[in-house]
Amino acid sequence: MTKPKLSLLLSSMLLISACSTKKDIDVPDINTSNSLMASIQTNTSFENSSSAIIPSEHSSIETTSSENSSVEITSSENSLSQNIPTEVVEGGLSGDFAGNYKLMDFIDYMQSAYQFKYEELYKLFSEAKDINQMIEPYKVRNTLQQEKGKWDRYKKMFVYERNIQRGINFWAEYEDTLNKAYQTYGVPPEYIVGIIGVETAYGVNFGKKRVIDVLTSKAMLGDRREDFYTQQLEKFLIMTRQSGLNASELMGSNAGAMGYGQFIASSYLDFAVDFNNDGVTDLWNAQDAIGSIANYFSRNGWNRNTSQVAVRARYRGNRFKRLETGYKTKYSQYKLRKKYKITPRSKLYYKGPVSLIKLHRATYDELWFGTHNFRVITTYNHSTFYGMAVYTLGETVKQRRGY
Ligand SMILES: [Ca+2]
Repeated sequence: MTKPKLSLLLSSMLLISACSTKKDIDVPDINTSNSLMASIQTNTSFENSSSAIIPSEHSSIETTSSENSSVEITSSENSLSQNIPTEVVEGGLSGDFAGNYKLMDFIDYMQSAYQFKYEELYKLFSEAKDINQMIEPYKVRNTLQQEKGKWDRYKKMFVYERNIQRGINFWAEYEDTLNKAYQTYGVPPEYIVGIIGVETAYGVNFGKKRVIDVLTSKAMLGDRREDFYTQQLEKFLIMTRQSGLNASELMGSNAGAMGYGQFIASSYLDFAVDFNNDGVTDLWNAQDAIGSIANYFSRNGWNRNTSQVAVRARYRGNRFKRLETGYKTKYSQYKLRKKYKITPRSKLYYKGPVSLIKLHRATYDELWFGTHNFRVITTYNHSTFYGMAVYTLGETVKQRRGY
């Protein structure tokens, strides 16, 4: 195995630090031009089928429960070691990723670049599970939903009575922290409350998979976005060392997103803050999450002088097809009014260019103006419906609080 040269290493570290810091894990334009990572991948492109050398009884034992895996795995190494080829034992890597040369190169890299200890990394990755072998619960589709509009179906997943109640309780419990975030970063409480409600239903759904399993599987087994996930794996290890959290215990989404705001590891390193000043930046702590989300928006261009995010617009007809819509669009309000007779339904104080937002409902399209800060919300997740769900949930909770 070749160790990376120092110059290469330094340049790759610079590249890593300059890499995209977007939160959204489905963005296609993530910068993956990391030369070292590229060299690791090309060296190992034919070596990724590690599961093929694992005895079949292994997978059936290890995939029985994903939720309890962090407890169960402690004894797996010894019981499996007799089934693993000698050279793999010498390499120090057993389990689902035994014999994966890309992972071995990655471990070498983490050791030489950041002085992680070999034995710690080999232990961590020997206990990592291939998520492709885990059994997913079967999802039943509700055919009745099909009668409604696209927006109605999407909105229903986040803006529902129980979630609104959770949002009201969350706001009451963390009112001081939300106000402090507003003062510090200029982001009003309703949008942070909206984000946390959409992302995790206020901590109800933190995610049921071990982050190490998700990131290792996606980074090392030939996922479509393996370069991106290799970077996230690297940042995840740095994050756990910085925060003192146990890399083998942290749980997250199917994409490795973590905590109340579902930050990926790179977002943790770039935007997370210790907002309750207890010395640990902890995404599973609501106060730290509130400050971190506000900081994320602030750093992504939130304008504290623009309080309005979205305003309903008036147009002629029931379905809107005249102009392109979506968070990427930008129109002069003057031109929309003069040329297309599209006007806000209530007073809009923001005078800059607006995005046209179309919400497809059962019998008509709602049209909205999105301000600069609406576009900032969509940096969290590049989706028009996502931004409107955050806005709608936050506004609904705010109104229902009654003050
Ligand atoms: Ca903290």
